[in-house]
Amino acid sequence: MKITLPLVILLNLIIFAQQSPLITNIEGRKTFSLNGNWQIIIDPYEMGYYNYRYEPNENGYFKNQKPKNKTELIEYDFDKSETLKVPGDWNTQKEKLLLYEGTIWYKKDFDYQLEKGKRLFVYFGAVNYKAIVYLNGQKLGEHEGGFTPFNFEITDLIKEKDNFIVVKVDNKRSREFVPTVNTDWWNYGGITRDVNLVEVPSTFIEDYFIQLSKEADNKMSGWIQLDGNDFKQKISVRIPEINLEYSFKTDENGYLRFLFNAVVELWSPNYPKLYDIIIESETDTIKEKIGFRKIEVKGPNILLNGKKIFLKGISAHEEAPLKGGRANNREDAKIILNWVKELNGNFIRLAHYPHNENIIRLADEMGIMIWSEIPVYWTILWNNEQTFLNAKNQLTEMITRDKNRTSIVLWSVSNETPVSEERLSFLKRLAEQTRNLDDTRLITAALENHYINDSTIMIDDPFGEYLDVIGLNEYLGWYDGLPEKADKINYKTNYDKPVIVSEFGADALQGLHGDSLTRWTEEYQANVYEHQINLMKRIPNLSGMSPWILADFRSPRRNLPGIQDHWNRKGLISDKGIKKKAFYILKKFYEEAF
Ligand code: GCB
Repeated sequence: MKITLPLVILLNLIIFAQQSPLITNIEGRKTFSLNGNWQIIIDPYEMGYYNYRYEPNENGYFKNQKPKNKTELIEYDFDKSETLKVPGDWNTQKEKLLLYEGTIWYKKDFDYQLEKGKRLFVYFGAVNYKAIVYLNGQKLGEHEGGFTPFNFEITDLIKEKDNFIVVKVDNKRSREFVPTVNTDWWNYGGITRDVNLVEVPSTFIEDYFIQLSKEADNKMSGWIQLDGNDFKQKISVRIPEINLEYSFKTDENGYLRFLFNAVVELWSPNYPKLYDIIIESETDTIKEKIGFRKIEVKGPNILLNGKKIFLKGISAHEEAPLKGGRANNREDAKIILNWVKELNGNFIRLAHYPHNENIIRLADEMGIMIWSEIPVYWTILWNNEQTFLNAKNQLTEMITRDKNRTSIVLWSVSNETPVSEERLSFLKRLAEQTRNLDDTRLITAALENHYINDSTIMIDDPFGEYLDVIGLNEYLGWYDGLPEKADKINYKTNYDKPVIVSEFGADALQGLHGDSLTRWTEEYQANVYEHQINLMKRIPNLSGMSPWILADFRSPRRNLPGIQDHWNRKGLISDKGIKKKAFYILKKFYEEAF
């Protein structure tokens, strides 16, 4: 059949929504790792997907074909191709891929014995940016967005022997994507997080939410959702350490809401207490470690467990310290969070997209509060509904994955987006979705601000009205004047809400020294930090800060030879892990100030 144009367009339509339920508690499940070496084909012209008329080819590379006889023409061979490690970005694994933006096909063979009556899903922690997944030559589905998990059910397709999974990964940037073409970070492509097969009972606990109740003290509330066909089940929730056990029944849709009494010790940075939580249905059991705390705002203050708290933080990209590339494991997370502790911090802003789950689970254990955000960054296409649905889907996947993680106290929906009517309506809808999914966390965004006279900057971005906490990025001393300019500026806001200075900073090449007004030196950066710290004391409603940034990170925007060489140098720590002078200034401030 000749494929007509509308069908081509249809095939290319991006499907954001999950086609099967997102399995959220991977750690407590029976899993089989598909990590390791995958065969790859670098395919900049998408030969494996389109024919020469640019129509989808039904015999694309996903068929993993071999010539059946000596005459057959097959122009690829996965098994003779090179390999890449999963999880991992491709850019830092092969020099020729450092700046590659396009399609790479990944293939892995595996055997799997699925227990009778069980269901099987293939789960991807993240693929940047667009993934099309095939099993044994059949398409499972697509996913768009490079920083959130997705899965497909493969119960009916899996064989005991000789399965092959193929993923078309495409990290080409595009104006309507989230993020859009213009960012200040590396566009690391590939299967950047773990891939697992996840085995579950035929009816399983698909998802649940458990938090301290907002309505009453010493109560917990939440919900549980089953997936399968045996929806009416008896469910128990247990916290063995405090001898707590309650039983409930799910309704005909496999859903239940609960509210019960529970007296627990509260989680905080000084006492990151976690409890084993066991949720058991008639067919499934899951076990997770969860802490309990309350995060609220009262006028200009942030309250943790009812007490005013100052968030002493730092921003970070998801880059592996020392070795570079995307961070993807617990060891990377440990280095990053130990640096936060060394700074005397209690807070990290995970910029500018959802980071991998390791760092969030470790922050739960170490008592570090988290700001988590989606890549609605700078100049998204505000009036494009597909762009909105994409952003909303990424937000939903972030919250779905992390809503039971104690350390997350702030959901951020955008960064430095220019004020306009269209942008306001876009962001309002994201804030609404955030509250619908989780009304126990605070909502924030890094907002716009502007001068109202030579010495006063106003924070009155209209989106502030819809937020709990105002995020403020400012670069006095770097993009705006010299370091001492910070002494002459006052900030004002018309919001009676907490303000977090979510960015300030300056570039310094570690080891480059000079006087405190010579750009790119450690002394200049230290100078900026000193003046900024004085400014912090004058920021209205200041409740926290996360200067920009913990460590130098790769960015193709940064072209100055000998200094930047494609690195943003605003790190307090170099890409080799060496601390710059400013690190110690911030550390001292956090030690003494609060
Ligand atoms: C910003 C952005 C951040 C950049 C930073 C910079 O305002 O939010 O993504 O990396 O400035 O270094 O210019």
